[in-house]
Amino acid sequence: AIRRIDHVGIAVPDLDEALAFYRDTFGLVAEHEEVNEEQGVREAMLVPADGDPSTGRVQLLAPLRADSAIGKFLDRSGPGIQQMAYTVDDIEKTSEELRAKGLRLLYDAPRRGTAGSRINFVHPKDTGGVLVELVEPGGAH
Ligand code: MC0
Repeated sequence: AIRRIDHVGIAVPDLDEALAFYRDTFGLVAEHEEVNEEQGVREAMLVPADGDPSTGRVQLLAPLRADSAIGKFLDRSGPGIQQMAYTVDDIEKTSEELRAKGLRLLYDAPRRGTAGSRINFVHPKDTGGVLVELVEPGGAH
């Protein structure tokens, strides 16, 4: 089952520039930064500097390569919201439930996501145009 909004992912061309913009404009700061080679991204998870730490996060996603998911998204759509991510308790179970409803999951088995999480995605053509990410948090989240 889906428990809460985990994060909203935003594609950006330059992570350092975006981090400075979010900090100076909205007071959102990185609680975690990571390079994920498999996903082709450098990413940062942002939380309000003085806010509720249990809040849904903003994830900034910058491409490592032009042919990555984020590289292609930036080419096609420009910077902006790329994904909506939900926290789940059991990613295999939720994936199976969604497959049973006829939705296409992008991976047969979960892959490695931010901070030791396990992730999968639902194809945006099966969700009314939103790339949905399922996140089973790792210990560090
Ligand atoms: C593509 N489409 C989207 C979309 N990306 N619609 C909404 N949101 C998106 N993000 C649309 C296109 O406009 C096109 O529509 C149709 O989907 C098929 O496009 P495509 O040519 O197949 O597009 P591709 O090759 O860019 O692939 C899209 C796909 C890809 C979603 C399969 O981006 C993917 O595998 N994403 C999952 C991995 C990912 O996003 N990694 C980066 C975040 P029309 O109408 O023109 O046919 S990594 C991450 O998030 C990790 C670190 C974490 O959180 O822990």
